[in-house]
Amino acid sequence: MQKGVFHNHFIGSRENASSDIVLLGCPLDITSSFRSGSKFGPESLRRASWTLETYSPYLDHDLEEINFSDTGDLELPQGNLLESLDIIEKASGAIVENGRKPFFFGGEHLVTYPIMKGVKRAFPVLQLVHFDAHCDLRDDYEGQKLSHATVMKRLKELGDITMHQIGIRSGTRQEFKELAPVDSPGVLKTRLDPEVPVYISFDIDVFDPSLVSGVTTPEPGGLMFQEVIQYLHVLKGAKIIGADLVELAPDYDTTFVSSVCAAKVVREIIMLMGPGTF
Ligand SMILES: [Mn+2]
Repeated sequence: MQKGVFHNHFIGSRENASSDIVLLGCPLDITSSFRSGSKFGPESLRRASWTLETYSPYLDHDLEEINFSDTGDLELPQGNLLESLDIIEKASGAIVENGRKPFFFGGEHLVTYPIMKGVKRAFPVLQLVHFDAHCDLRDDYEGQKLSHATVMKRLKELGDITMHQIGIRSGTRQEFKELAPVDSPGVLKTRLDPEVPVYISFDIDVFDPSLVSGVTTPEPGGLMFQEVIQYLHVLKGAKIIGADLVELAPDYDTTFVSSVCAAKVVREIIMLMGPGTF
């Protein structure tokens, strides 16, 4: 690769139509309640990946050993929510029906709903490992059934999804009643069923805002990087069939650290998804 040239794809990715893992940007940014900006997440995350090594000392694995491609961003009709969700579901379904694993970069958290609808075409019974500051279990948000704040409720309604929710520290009393909280890596280990396929939805606001401020809804009291790594270690050997990283809004963090954290989490999850990794 040419020195000094910015490569607009994730570090270590290859152009390969038969890759095992497909990265896909999904810049949906319509239902944000506080502030928007997550549509700029995918581009910033890819740029930040070039500050990292392809080798992970946490997992003793190298991106160069994994066959994954980055197919750029989905073209979404901004402002047209239902058509956008339909495009995302079709893209996700097509990837899993080809026997490949999708890794979507949001965009707002609502994208997880159509992604998992698509994934369920090939994997009807799933476990969802959900990293987030927020429950996202409202039945509606200011009258809207389809919102970043209702996404986990909509997913529950799809059925056959066992939830493991990590880092949650914000929601209504009713939402907390419905939560499936995991408050330590040890608890995650006992709850995970090794036989059931796993989907990971990683809302970057699970991190403490002192580390990651580039999010649409910052919530104090979050996880630090090493804690997230401990949770990810528990997922070694799990049957991970898809993932997303959402809610990165890079313009709120002039230090760029939020994007680097996001890229580093993506690197680790790609390694966990890679075939025959552990
Ligand atoms: Mn959140």
